[in-house]
Amino acid sequence: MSEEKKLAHNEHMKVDSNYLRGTLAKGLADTSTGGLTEDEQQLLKFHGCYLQDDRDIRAGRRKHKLEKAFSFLIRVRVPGGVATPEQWIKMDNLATDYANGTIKLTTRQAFQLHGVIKTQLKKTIQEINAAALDTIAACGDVNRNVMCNPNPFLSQAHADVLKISQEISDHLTPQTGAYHEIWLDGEKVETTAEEVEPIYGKTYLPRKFKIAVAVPPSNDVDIHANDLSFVAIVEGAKIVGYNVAVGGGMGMTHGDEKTYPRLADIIGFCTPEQVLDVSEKVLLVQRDFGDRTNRKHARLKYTIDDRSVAWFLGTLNEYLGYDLEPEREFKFDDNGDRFGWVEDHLGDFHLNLFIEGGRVRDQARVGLRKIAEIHQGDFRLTGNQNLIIAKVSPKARPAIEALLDKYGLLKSHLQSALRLNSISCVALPTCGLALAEAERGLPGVITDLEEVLEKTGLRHDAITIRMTGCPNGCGRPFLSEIAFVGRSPGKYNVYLGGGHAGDRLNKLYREAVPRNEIKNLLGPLIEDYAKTREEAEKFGDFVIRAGYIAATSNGLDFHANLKVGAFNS
Ligand code: SRM
Ligand code: SF4
Repeated sequence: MSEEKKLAHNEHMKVDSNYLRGTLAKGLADTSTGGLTEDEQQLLKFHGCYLQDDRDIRAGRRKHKLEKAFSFLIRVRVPGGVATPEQWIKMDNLATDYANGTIKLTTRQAFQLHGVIKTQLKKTIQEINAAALDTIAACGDVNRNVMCNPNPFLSQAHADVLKISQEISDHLTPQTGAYHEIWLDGEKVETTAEEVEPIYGKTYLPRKFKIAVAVPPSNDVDIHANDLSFVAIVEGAKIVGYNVAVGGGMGMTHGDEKTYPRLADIIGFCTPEQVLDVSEKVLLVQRDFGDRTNRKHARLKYTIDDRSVAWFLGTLNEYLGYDLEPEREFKFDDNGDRFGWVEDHLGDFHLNLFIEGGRVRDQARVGLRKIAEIHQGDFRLTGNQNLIIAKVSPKARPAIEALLDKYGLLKSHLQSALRLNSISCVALPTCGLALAEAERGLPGVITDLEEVLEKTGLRHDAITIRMTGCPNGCGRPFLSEIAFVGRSPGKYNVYLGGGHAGDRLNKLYREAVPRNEIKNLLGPLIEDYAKTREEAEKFGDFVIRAGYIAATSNGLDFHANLKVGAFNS
């Protein structure tokens, strides 16, 4: 990047923060406001929290000249998405004691608590740590929660990817003592700069960094939305190594064509022993070459597009001191979850439950807590915001089934395949960046579309459908067959044609569609699909073949429809 360009403000903030301390402790102690300064807010993200306000009551408070109704979002890292029953109970307690009474399962297999007020933030984080979970690096310009395929019935291969995901997570967790000092009242330890952050250094990364590990044929971690992914190559029951994919990402800004979602490129193959080294070196290339002048252009996807995939691979090989091997063959079938009970090779059972929008509340929350109180196995959060009650012995299954029944949790299996394949981001009322509803909006849109599905006999056909309140892409909308991306209150850009396995970006079909017109807009397409689709043809493929939309190859032609205005009638 050009030397003359000014560094982004956050770069100075990071340097001045003395390894993520800044004035955070002082700001948190200031009870004259429920908020924090702008720099403190930025710094707080590295510690896993965001300052938010309740947007449902923002206007009313402004009218009465009141401070915004500030509270904090806490994101709890769960590397690989595996939590113990004790950890589940702890999250449940915290949801009642300090948050808004709900637990949010995120699209990156983490927990979120919303609505924690400033005076209770520290105590909540202390309790999270007491349960052997933490929040450091859940957000900020660092490596985030490492995702991994959560299906335990895949036996040894799964156990291996979970282990490697947790190792990657540990290896790339910031080392600064700031987290302990600020939240856990730890002693300040004097160390040299190199000891503090051997991998990141003072300025950490230009932007957030995301890693996922997939086990084909499931792409439930959506490798194409990650900066770096490993795709397990399984021979027999053994993982012989991993294909390496780089440069995926979703975020874009409406009207800014320099920003776009991008599919990851597969650049080679590495052995299981090389995974940690490759993770570190990919991160270092991005640390050293990523754009630190423009945060909208700072993700690895732009570093790669600015310089080329060949440049990236060459530079990575130099950093590694050896060459990645050529990629191996693999195939993804889908990026959804497989619901219901499955039995593994050891005779244990696993139940994948549908949790709409990843929001655990009301009866479902009570039921899951009761299950956690007797469950001997673990809980696995999926990248589709769902939950697996894993490792249930045949003996334990009847008691768990009775609770599932009592608390209405099994009705999740009765949903349409469209709903089971849905994701919505949080959006309103907590997300400060939301332009429209998503978590509260998508269920009703699906209900509307289900009328068409019933009529056309498509109730059990899996179509991926995602809604986000803005184009940042937290629900990975650009990888789904149907997507709604918030444009303004009650209006969505509608995208179609993503690959059913999350391997092709969708494209803009119509702009700024009012929520109430979605059924009229998509109903005829769904009917056409039911009548004229080819054998086993997926909806995303159909809309391209039938000429409703042109396919997108990668991020660079993502805005093509906008340019020609072809679909913006
Ligand atoms: Fe996200 C910012 C929620 C996954 C791309 N994301 C936000 C914030 C923190 C808003 C903010 O900055 O003020 C949202 C908090 C809302 C709230 O009230 O909870 C938010 N993101 C989420 C979650 C909770 C969505 C969900 O409903 O599950 C997901 C938490 C994941 C986790 O556990 O770590 C979440 N965010 C994602 C994903 C999906 C993924 O990683 O697989 C993406 C797209 C992939 C990518 O990064 O490219 C994503 N979030 C963003 C972006 C755009 C980044 C970009 O490169 O442009 C932002 C905005 C930003 O960073 O400036 C953002
Ligand atoms: Fe908020 Fe936008 Fe992310 Fe949805 S996609 S959670 S609205 S930042």
